[in-house]
Amino acid sequence: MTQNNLHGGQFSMPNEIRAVIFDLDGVLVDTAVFHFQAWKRLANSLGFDFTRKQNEQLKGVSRSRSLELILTWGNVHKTQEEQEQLAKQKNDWYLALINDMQPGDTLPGAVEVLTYLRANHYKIALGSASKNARLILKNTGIVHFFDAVVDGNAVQRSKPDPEVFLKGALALAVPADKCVVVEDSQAGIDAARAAGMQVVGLGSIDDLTGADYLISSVKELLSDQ
Ligand code: B16
Ligand code: MG
Repeated sequence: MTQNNLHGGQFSMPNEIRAVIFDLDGVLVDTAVFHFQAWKRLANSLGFDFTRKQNEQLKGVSRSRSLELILTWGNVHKTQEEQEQLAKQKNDWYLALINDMQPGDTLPGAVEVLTYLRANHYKIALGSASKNARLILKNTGIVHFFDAVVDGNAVQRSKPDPEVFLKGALALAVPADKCVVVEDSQAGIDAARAAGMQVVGLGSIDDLTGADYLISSVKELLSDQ
């Protein structure tokens, strides 16, 4: 593969791009299913339930904001202190699920794309809302691909604020207009645009707006997939 064949579907890597900033959940790994299980268990413990469709609204959204949304759906009111306890309980259940993740538990094409980018001297960063991102990268055996990891512990403001991606570009020492972000959530696409970066949206045109390119799987970043 050569530098210029990183394309496929509707995507072709623009020549000026020097760095790729990846979202984690929904792009490189499918942890959404574990988030859903843990949040559902929490909601059930409080006496209500929510749907998969509602769960879609939690994509790319921070843990505390996710809890606020879920409590609203259940019409349940909790003090700040109780909310912190509930968020911790959910995270404990979530951690028990991701602790079992291993090398290979990545989305199709993720390792091949990361391998290709490294071999072709692109800088690579992670830009994730998750405070558990490093553990997931380590468990799935892909942490060594990243020049920088910016996660939920490193930012003050959640997506759609551009902070996570601007910090990623800064850590890579690459200007924003030479970075492309790969994102599956609308909040993340909005954040990337607000950062002045190009953005590849992973998902359907019915759910995502504002991306420069749309693909349905990260493997479409490689032309021969
Ligand atoms: P944690 P991403 C996001 O990951 C998830 O999409 C979102 O559902 C989750 O609430 C958020 O991370 C925080 O995760 O509870 O592990 O800190 O898509 O930004 O990689
Ligand atoms: Mg995501």
